[in-house]
Amino acid sequence: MASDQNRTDGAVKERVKTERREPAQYKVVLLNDDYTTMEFVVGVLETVFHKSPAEAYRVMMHVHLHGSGVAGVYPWEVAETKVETVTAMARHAEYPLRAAIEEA
Ligand code: TYC
Repeated sequence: MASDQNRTDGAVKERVKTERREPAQYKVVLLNDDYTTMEFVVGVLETVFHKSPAEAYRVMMHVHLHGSGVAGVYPWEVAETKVETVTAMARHAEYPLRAAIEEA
């Protein structure tokens, strides 16, 4: 039983923390509006969220039909940066497209 690996030679082994929590994840959600073009939203999903053209089109249509949709799931700081990037691209192109963060 006392293999070399498990022998501690008298050293005290203590587990300080037993809880194992996954790093928190957040959804970046795109919101529908009447003015942003479908083409622009597909482009955002491809470039910012690394979706394939088919997946980008599918997510865009989901947002268009249902009001919102998940573009991706990330740790907090990455999610924040994605929202900032989407907002900057949309303002530059003069579209009202908005993105929000939700707990995953
Ligand atoms: N509803 C827009 C249109 O008909 C398309 C659109 C889709 C806009 C998704 C925003 O997040 C969005 N041109």
